[in-house]
Amino acid sequence: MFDIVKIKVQAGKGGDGAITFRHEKYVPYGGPDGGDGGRGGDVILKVDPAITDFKFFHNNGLYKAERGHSGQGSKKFGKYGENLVIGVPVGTTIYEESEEGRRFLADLGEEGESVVVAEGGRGGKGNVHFATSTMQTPRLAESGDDGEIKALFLELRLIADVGIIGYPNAGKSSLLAAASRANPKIADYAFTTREPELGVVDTELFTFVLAEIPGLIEGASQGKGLGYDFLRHSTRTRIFIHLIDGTSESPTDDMVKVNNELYLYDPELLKRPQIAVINKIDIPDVRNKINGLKSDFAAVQIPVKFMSAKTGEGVPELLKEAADLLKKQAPLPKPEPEDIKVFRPAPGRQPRARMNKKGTIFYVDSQEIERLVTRVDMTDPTVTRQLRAFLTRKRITQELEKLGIQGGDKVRCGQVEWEW
Ligand SMILES: Nc1nc2c(ncn2[C@@H]2O[C@H](COP(=O)(O)OP(=O)(O)OP(=O)(O)O)[C@@H](O)[C@H]2O)c(=O)[nH]1
Ligand SMILES: [Mg+2]
Repeated sequence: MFDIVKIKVQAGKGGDGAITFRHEKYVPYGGPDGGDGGRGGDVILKVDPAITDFKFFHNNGLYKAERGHSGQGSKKFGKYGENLVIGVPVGTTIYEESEEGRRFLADLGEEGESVVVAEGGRGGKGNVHFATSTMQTPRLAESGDDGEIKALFLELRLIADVGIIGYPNAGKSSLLAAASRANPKIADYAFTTREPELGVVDTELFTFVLAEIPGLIEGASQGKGLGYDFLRHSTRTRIFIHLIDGTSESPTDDMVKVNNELYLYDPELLKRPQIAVINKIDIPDVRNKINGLKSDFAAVQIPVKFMSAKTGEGVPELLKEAADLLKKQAPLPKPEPEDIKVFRPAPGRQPRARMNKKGTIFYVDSQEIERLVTRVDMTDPTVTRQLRAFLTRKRITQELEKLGIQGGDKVRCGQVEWEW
């Protein structure tokens, strides 16, 4: 089963602002009319009911949304970049991976749900925004911001209402086959079922999804056997049928061991209701032990039922009890996404620029200025002169002078360096 995958997503870069001028008769340069660049496309993950797992994904593949288009003359805005919408199966949990580790982003549990996982960059302002009474032919404009890039880890958790847990060979697949139209492999050795199996159960009350959660043995929560992977799926079931092999030497021990693994994986899991049921009572040895087993379980205060997946005895009663219990259960709470901190200054309220000097180089730390210097032609003296005027208006020049800047010194902002 393709139930985990890592991908990279890259939202579109914003389009650059245009540097254009109106064409007017007899005027070499009319007023500036360069429009703003369009926003880059977002990357969105959206539940698609036709998709059941991650087999269509390339592990470590890169998924990119479209860039915003550049602004144009006549104050025309650049077109927005198209969003990239990636279909994912229902039950997909999304994490962001970074050097600090894995952080929960969102949980897509229902059809139609979607989440923006990477935001497109803002488009740069065109030169119309830079005209002033003293600068009527501005050759300044902004570059678009880069789109967000994220490494994501996607995990699929089956959504079943009822999970069948129990030691290998207890008869989980046999019960699933007896209760639904599922057709899992059944055999008398451990770990026959290597992946969770699902079936739909019709009861008089309603229909529910039943899942076999295989591979739970001692140490499963530490990764032994197949267990750890599948414990994950158990987090999405609302109640458990705990199936116990009646032929086992110590049915109570088996149950304790499996529950212990649930607890070690996630203590919350043990708070979910369980129906304990002993299987294989068609075998005479087991049937003869019923009274003894009843008192063994009574001693540990666990009410226990009896059934045979082979003959079907006790199965309808078990399913009815599961349906009754489900009806009383509130739906599982949805985990809240952690605060997603995106640096996105409100328009017009940019953080103050910060200036400092390291060695012989003067640094300007300002997103606003960085957008300009990466966009314009810094080798053009007209441009650098206009930039200087802009910096003076923003009181950045004055700060740099306080730090001792003089003509010919090197100034750096972002990736761009120029001479003062
Ligand atoms: N006599 C009898 N045998 C059963 C019953 N239920 C299951 N079995 C047998 O027990 C063995 C294991 O059954 P499975 O349904 O494969 O058990 P499981 O719990 O799914 O096992 P794994 O997938 O390996 O963890 C098979 O040989 C079944 O035929 C039952 O009610 N009576
Ligand atoms: Mg099985």
